[in-house]
Amino acid sequence: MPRTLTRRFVVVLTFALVVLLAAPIMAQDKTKLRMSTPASATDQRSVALEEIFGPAVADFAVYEPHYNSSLIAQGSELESIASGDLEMSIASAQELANFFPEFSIFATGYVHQDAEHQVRVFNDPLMDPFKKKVEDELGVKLLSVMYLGRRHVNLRQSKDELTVMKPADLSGVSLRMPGTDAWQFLGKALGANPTPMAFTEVYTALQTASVDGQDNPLPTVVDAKFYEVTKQIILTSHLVDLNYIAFSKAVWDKLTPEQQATVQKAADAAAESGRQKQLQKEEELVAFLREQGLEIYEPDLKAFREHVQAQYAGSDLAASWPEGVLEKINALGN
Ligand code: KDO
Repeated sequence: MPRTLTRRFVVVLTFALVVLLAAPIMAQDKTKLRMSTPASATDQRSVALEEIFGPAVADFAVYEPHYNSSLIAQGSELESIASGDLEMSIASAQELANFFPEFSIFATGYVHQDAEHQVRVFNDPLMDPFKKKVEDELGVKLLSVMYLGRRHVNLRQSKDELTVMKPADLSGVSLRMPGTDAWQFLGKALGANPTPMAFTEVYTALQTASVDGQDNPLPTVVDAKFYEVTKQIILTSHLVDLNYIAFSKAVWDKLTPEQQATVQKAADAAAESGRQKQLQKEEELVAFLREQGLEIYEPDLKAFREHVQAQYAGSDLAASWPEGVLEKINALGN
């Protein structure tokens, strides 16, 4: 081999070795952002975070998502962030209400009107004391609001077996709801018998008839394949559901102001993208679900709204809502 070629070969080889050895060191220098969620990898919130948030922060952080509650059980994510075992989650208002009961206002049936209303509420000064409390007392920053969708009642029984037009028709129906008090209250307020259960167990519970039904937005019914084991969807729209992008305050405080701005921008961009995709899916999926043989119909919405609102009025949950906040939320509506 000629001398110059050998020298060039050695130089190239050395450079490649340096790059190979430096890559893991550089990755180690980056902040690890473990995100745990019960959602699947194909859920639009997961997709938006992976496609938009992860790459946007890649210069200084490694985004590491864990789906299907594979890292942390549903409902324990906030505690894990607080104790330093997790950096991010897609947290629900119901989970926050476990720590701060006043968050139940954002988990109350028929309060948020639509996706845009959620964004207006989240960005309004009315949210500042809520966000501050979570930051100060739990060490969690709520970066942005993600749209999950309109929750509807989804049952195993066919419409012939059970037609649901008003809350009384759900009497005796065991409806799986997530495990916190705020969720269980909503299930009862709908007129059903709420059964607490983790999201990852719902498909099997429906398949084996250990519950009569579950409630979730249409994109989730499709993503989790609940349509394979249910026969009808009653379009109750009882909760325009949201999740917050929750971020460790301890990690946030270690970032430079520029990095913090990048994280914030990335979270907002991911939330906006996920929201648009989820809205589009909600529109499209009625046809898909009907093709799968599900019966989909609207009940007496006025009866449901009035019944649900009457259950909250005067409840312990409502007693925890700071004065005037419900009025402010309503004023931000259409
Ligand atoms: C659910 O358990 O029904 C729920 O929809 C609750 C939400 O807050 C959210 O956690 C969601 O599950 C998961 O992300 C799975 O979609």
